[in-house]
Parts: sequence; structure tokens; C-alpha cells
Amino acid sequence: MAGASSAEFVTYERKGDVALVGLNRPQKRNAISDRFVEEIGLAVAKAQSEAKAAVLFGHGDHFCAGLDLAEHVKKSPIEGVHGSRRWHGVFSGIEHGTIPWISALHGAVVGGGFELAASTHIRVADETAFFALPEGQRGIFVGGGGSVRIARLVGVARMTDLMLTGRVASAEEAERWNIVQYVAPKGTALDKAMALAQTAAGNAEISNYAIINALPRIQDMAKEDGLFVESFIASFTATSPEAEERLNAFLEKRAPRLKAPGSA
Ligand code: 1HE
Repeated sequence: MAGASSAEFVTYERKGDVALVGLNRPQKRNAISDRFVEEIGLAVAKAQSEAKAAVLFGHGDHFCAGLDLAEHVKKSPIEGVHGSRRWHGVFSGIEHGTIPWISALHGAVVGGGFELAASTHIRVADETAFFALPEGQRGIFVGGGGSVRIARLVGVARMTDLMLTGRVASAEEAERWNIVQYVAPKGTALDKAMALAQTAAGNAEISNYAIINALPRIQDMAKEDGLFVESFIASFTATSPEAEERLNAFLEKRAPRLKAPGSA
């Protein structure tokens, strides 16, 4: 991004080790056009070049109402394919990039907005968030990676139901269905996401890289292949100088101890 000011639809800010990327087209409920997805890609690249974790959120009353339908309706079939593949490129840059991404969700998390959220590593919903895949009602199909990512999160049966019926899920249902990992009170998802991002940013870089890049790949491998690959990643990360220092910090009682939830 040639400076945050050149972006029309995306805000960018860095707070310490954490980059904050905001979807900023509230008058169209953050519907994502071709230009918008390019700006998301530029912000992702900038965040990865200078931050250790990032937060994605929406300005206005909604996270994102999905694909810009006004732009999409004018596209030829091949333009639609190119557009979808561009979304895949940008969203894969989030999922399989170099830093963890936490999304803060509120209001509509719909269609392509849901797909965008699914490409982040941790999702925090506030109580106003609602989730839907209305593509069936619009006569289209998911095109931002949902058939792969959302299906893996909720399972094919649940996704089929969401798509066939246009069912709208609440934040609480989304947590039960494995769409989000946290539900926060209204208006607090961004603060919660920031706190989680700061925590993740404190991990060893190599561990974060392995967590976000190896876990989803291992999930797609046969069991024995996954176990084999895991051993090499485990050994590779454990023999880094940073791991040695962190392990010694624990052994020499310089690192804080884990505490049970609710304990002082
Ligand atoms: C849009 C879009 C959009 C709003 N593309 N312009 N997405 C959808 O099917 C759209 C779902 N959107 C909605 O159900 C509602 O807009 C909301 C629940 C999100 C918000 O409702 P509300 O009453 O606050 O706003 P609104 O009046 O519906 O919308 C305000 C404006 O935003 C209006 O434009 P205006 O010029 O009349 O003011 C809407 O037309 C515009 N707007 N959403 C374009 N999505 C890669 S494949 C992904 C496939 C999909 O994403 S399917 C699309 C799912």
C-alpha cells in the first residue's frame, strides 16, 4: 500500500506489533468490489511486512455484506472467474501468510464477508454479529473460498443447510457451530481481537508460522503423513535459538506459569 491515505476502502494503522486493517465502505455495508479486494491485498502485504499479528474489522454497523452485487451483475462469466480467483489469491495470502490474523465481527458477516472472515485464524464475534450465505437466493455460488474454508469449519451438512435455506445464524449459534472462537459483548469485539493479536504477537515467529501454515495442511493429509510431517516441524522449531532461549526461560523460572481459568 503506497501509504494508507491512498486507499479508498481500507484503513490501515499499526499499534506496536499489531496491524489494524479496517473495511471502510460503510455506506455499501462494506460490500467488496474489485478495487476493494485489491486494497485488502495491499493492506495484507503491508501488515505482513511490518507487524507480528493483525486484526481485521469493519467500519460502520456491519463487518461485510459480501460481494459487491452491483459490480458483479455486469460481469461476463470469464470476468467472474477471474474475480473469484483474485479473491482466492488475496484470502490465501491471509490464511497462508506469515502472521496470524484475528477478525473482529459485528453486524452482517454475509456471503463473501463470511468467506473473508473464514480466511482469518481466529474469529471474534460481538453479540450483534449474524452469519449467512444467501448466494442461493441471489442465484450465485460462493466464490471467495467458502466451499473450502467454511465447509471445513462447520462441515458440509451445515454449510449445505446455510446455502439452501439462507438461514441466518446468531453469534451464539456461530460459536456452537465452530464459525467463531469467541463471542464478546456488543461493541467489544475489536478490543478482544486486539488483545488476542497482542498475545499471539508475543509468540515465537517460527511457532506462529508453523501454526498457521502447517496445521491446515496437515489436516488435509493422511493421518500417517501428518504425523510424519509434524515430527520434522516439531524438531525444526525446537532447535531454533529462540526456542532454546524460551525453553531455558521456563526451566530457569523466568517465564510466567500457566494459570487455571478463574484463578488469581
Ligand atoms: C450492497 C450490498 C452488496 C448492501 N453489494 N451493494 N450479500 C448479500 O446478499 C447482500 C446482503 N445485504 C443485506 O442483506 C443488507 O444490505 C444488510 C443486512 C447487510 C444491511 O441492511 P441495511 O438495511 O442496513 O442496508 P441496505 O439498505 O440493504 O444497504 C445499504 C446500501 O448498501 C444499499 O445501497 P443504496 O445505494 O441503495 O444505499 C445496498 O444496495 C448496498 N449494499 N449490500 C452491493 N452485497 C465471492 S462470491 C461471494 C458471494 C456473495 O457475497 S453473495 C452476496 C451476499
